[in-house]
Amino acid sequence: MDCIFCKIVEGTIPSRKVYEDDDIVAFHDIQPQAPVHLLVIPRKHFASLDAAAPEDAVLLGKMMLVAKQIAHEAGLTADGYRVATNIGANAGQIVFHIHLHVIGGEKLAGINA
Ligand code: DGP
Repeated sequence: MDCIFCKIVEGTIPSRKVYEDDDIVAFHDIQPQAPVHLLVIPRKHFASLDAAAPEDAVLLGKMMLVAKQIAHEAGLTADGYRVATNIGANAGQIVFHIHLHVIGGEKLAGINA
């Protein structure tokens, strides 16, 4: 399968990893939109949240908690950061392997701004 994030999981494409375990990998976004911009992905390939199955519930929860952990390790606090996932081309998704964006380090525009 020609998936750039699967290649990052396999290590055939380099990335600046900040976290990995048996289920999840997290790394710096190559095109940061803010001073901190990290991505959290499962090793398991599925296209987006819309393709998630009930058996992915624990994995999705772990991704959220890893997002919090790496946010804190990057110096972000409950004062303000964003965890977001795009679903589909109309939402701006360009990599079709589910991922959470962890964005912060500056005042962020409101999601409806
Ligand atoms: P999205 O629009 O939600 O599909 O975001 C995909 C993000 O992935 C985007 O912010 C840029 C990032 N990205 C794309 N290709 C690579 C890559 O090869 N390496 C890394 N580190 N990030 C990538």
